[in-house]
Amino acid sequence: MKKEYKFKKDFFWGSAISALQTEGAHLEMGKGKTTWDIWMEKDPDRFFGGEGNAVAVDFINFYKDDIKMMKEIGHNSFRFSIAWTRLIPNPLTGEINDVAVKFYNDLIDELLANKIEPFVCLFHFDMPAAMQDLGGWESKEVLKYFNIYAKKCFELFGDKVKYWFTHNEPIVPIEGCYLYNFHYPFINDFKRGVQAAYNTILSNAIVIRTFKEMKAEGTLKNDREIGIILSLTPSYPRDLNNPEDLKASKICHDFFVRSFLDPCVLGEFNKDLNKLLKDHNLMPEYKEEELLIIKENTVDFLGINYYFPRRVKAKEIKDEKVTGPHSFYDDYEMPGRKFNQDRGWEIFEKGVYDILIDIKNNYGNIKSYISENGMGRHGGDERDTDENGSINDDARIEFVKDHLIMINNAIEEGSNCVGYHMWSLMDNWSMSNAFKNRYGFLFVDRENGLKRKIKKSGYWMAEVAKNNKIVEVE
Ligand code: BGP
Repeated sequence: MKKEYKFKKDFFWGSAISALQTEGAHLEMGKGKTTWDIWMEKDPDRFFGGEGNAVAVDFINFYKDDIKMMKEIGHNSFRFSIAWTRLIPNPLTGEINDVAVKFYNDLIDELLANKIEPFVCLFHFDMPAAMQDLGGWESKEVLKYFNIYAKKCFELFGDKVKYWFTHNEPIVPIEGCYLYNFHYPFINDFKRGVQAAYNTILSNAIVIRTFKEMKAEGTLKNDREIGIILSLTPSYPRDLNNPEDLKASKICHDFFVRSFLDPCVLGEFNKDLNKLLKDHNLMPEYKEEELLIIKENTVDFLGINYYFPRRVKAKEIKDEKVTGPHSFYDDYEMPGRKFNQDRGWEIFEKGVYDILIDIKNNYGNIKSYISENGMGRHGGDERDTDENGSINDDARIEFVKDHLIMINNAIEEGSNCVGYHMWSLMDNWSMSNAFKNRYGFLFVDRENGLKRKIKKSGYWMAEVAKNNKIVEVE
């Protein structure tokens, strides 16, 4: 039996990368330091294999070849991020790095010449060191500099770039820096994390206000759109009939999904989460006028990163002190779950359907696209290489196909999801795992001058994109 899942003619097919993970030349060509450079100097062993991102996958030199391959695998769109400290090496002085302007202009031109729509993100985890010295997202001062940087990007590239994103997964630096100790500078303080999260949400609204003002005064074309990329990890209770599990799961969902989604899309903070924060004396400092900015400047377009669900059960041993979201729930390991051992993440394709239906029902069915989804395989692609050198990454194909079918189901039920970008175009450097896991449609041969090679998943994606459909043979 053959089953077909069709997508709309103008569906966005593509992939995503970030500057920090791919560009290389990390302190060359005038680039200023980020917190990652500081961390690597202090503690290189913290990175898998002691490998930093000095060269990453040298996208800065390979981008033309990479774009050729994007074309070959059917991309009509592609997300990258601008590195704040490449464009403005020292945000305190605001001086623009002309080399960076040229690079990003060339990159955008090359994409457009190949009919690949650029999606540009302003912030993908790469905090300038000078901004961290001011307090990073905890400091409202940093918001001013972020707005200056964003405005500069709109002025420089807004003529050519239609789709903009303020942040990629803004909850991750909060988790990393303030809750779970996996991003420098390891502040580990829940209350300060809440403040940083609030400020990040405010920064999104301030930049959107600037974007709108520029459109109103005619310095930015009217059809330009701006959004945010959120990692939405839905929570599922261990036992649907256990009220304590349900309660724990709802709190977890409020923390990891509603926290950013509500203010960025609806313009208001989630009431239950607010109450919980108030009850535990965790509310951030805020002003009424800031709440108004958040209310009036919501996103046009939502990027959804989805990798895994959260399985939750009621807390078994109560924490004496509230130290983070985990003071309200325990993680639950579901027996029989599908699991990607290499990355340590559960695979649950229905999660993406659930998110899209949630967005449809509770967030005005705002226009969205899947901005990241993918499968990290540890050395996986060498494992998949056959005697002719072809990389048969069937596990990745299955992963993407299963998620696309769920996305298709949601669209059939009315979801306004307009595209799918896989993480990632090519294997790259990861903040958590350096080069441990491979994610790409393109294999990057690190033993052989970083040469790229299209994997089977890339050829498979080319067919899907060309025909706008998935064909499943049962
Ligand atoms: C997302 C990030 C990406 C990317 C991806 C894979 O959270 O936006 O930058 O790294 O996850 O995760 P990891 O690199 O941790 O395996």
